[in-house]
Amino acid sequence: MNFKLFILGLSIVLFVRCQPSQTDPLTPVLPIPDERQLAWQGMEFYAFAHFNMNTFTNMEWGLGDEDPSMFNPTDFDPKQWAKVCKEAGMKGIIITAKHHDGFCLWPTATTEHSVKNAAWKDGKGDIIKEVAEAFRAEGLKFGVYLSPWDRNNADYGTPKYVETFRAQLRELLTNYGEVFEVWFDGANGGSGYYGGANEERRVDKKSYYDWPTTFAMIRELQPNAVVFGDAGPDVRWVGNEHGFAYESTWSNLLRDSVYAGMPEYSKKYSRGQENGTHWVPAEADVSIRPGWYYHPYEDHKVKTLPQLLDIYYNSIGRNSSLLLNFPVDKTGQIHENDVTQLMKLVDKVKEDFSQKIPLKSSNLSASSENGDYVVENLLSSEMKSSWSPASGDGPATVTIDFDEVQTFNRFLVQENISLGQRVKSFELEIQNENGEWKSIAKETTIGYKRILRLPETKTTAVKFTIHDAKDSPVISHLAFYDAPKLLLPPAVDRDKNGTVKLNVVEEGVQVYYSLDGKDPVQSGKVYTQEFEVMLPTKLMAVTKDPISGKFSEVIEVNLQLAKKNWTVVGGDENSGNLIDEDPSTNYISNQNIATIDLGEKQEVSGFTYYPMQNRYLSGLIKTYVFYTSVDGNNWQKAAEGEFGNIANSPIEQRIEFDQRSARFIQLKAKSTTDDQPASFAELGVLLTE
Ligand code: FUL
Repeated sequence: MNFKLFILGLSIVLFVRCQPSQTDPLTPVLPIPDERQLAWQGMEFYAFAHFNMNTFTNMEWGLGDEDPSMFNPTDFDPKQWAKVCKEAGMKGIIITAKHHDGFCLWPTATTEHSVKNAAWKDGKGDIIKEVAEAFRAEGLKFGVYLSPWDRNNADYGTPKYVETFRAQLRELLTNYGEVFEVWFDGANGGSGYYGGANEERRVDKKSYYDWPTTFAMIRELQPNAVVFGDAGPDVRWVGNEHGFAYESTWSNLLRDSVYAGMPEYSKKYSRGQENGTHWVPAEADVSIRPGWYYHPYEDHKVKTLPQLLDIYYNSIGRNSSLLLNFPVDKTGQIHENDVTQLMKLVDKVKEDFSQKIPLKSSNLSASSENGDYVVENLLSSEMKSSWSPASGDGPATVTIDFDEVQTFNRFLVQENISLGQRVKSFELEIQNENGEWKSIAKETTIGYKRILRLPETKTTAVKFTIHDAKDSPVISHLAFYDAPKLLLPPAVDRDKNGTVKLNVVEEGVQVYYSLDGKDPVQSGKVYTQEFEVMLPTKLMAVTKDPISGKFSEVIEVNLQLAKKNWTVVGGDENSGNLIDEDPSTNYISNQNIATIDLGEKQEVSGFTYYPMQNRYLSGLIKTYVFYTSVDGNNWQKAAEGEFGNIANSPIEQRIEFDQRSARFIQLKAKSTTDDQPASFAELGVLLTE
């Protein structure tokens, strides 16, 4: 071949290939994810374990002055953690190798504040090693949380500490095999023990840690690990601890404007930005309980299935990963209540996506196609197989013509993010019998994955329109599912006046109930509106899906005397909280006493005390005396005793005594769990049947 011609040909090819074209979907829209971010994105769902000194001191943030010997799990079993995670389809775990109190879960050379000096295994144990091995054995990944803040270390606040911090990280990233994520908390600086100084130490969060040097070290030691922080560099905080990403969630971030722990982060940056300069996708971190660490008094507060489902759809369904935390308990295992709730979530998610509306290429047509980016590529969930329209011919649409009428309530769509996040707004329409299109959803971003929970929708055709995008959209997958209804028994809500509401989480289900102790379905009472129950009554209720004919479990609630005519005697402006039937509001009595006028004489044979349900508890009554009176002047003692284990298990307490006539009742706290004034969420009476 003529050499000149060859060079000319080559330069034309090079010229064409190097020219960024607006129409060629192969041209990435920057920023784009790197390989490690793409691998991480595919994990979607993985575990967080908060297990450290706080587990044994019942704290959320230890001060750093704890005696290391206190770390002593009685039955540490990371194989149980790994089995649970594996069964749940989680892809790995991140463990709190060191939390703010500075206690290290591995025998580090950098401090004495570690498992080396724990009672556990006579100081010969290594939690990190055992967890890493247990997860690897199940084919799961392993990651580390290392708190930059160290309330134990005497050098915290000086450059020397930053060296120590880095040495700790080096140990973790060198001695325990492959690490998939390194997690840096934005919380740092404040009061602490600091080697005995017991003082407040603030650092300049922007400059103190010299993050670029640390990041370079991570790249050198663990090139495949993503680094999490408010400012990434690889994965960013979602900006809240509820596990919720946003309806508009960009993986692009104005990264250079952000630093870890900045006060305005959540409001200004956590959603990402359309014009973000770097690819830093969101990770939603949330605990399965109110606290990050284990507290026995939260055993009854594990998140409910509807709460967990909201978390799932609002994180994984909104272009974020989900990092779900287990506060590992004092035995060293994931508590059975947490496992039960986790598996409920996992089973329901499986069920939600088990009925996929069948699609084949003849069901799909697009406004246009660009080269190989043909519309049938949408059928495969492989990211690289995508559809993209030829540009310049109006909004890009895909019409899905089902072969017959279909019913669905979930829509799943994914962008081929390897070419950048592009879609700014999209819409779903369905076709009615007259061939007209009706809009059922108008949304903004898609990103790696977007899932819409829709009302039950019946149609023969759907139109998916992308109204606005940063460049030609590149969609890798779409699918429709018909998720069975969430069949939970109704939540019973009864107010002070005795009005009962039976609330369900899903629309379109039926509720049956009975007030005579008989099976609610047999009783045939269908709930249509609120009703009144004034006297002690056994309420039974059940939910039915009219489509499948399936029932939920039956719920049974023993309603007590309605508090309609009750008044609080003495007390203050908050004493109404005592009898408002709302356990989330409290009455605090400096006199450690609550007195109630029942409005008329009743035959009383017991009382109920509902303790405070706040995140941080105070004034729970430990020992008590309960009095009754007919006239409000002469009081008789009806019961006296202790609410055993109330600090650990603050659930409603029920005390029975010999029947007596009473118009007035009084609960007196002889002592409280923390010597603070007595707190009451609710007080009630049990009547003789
Ligand atoms: C926060 C910490 O302060 C909490 O204790 C917990 O570790 C959570 C994941 O991050 O910033």
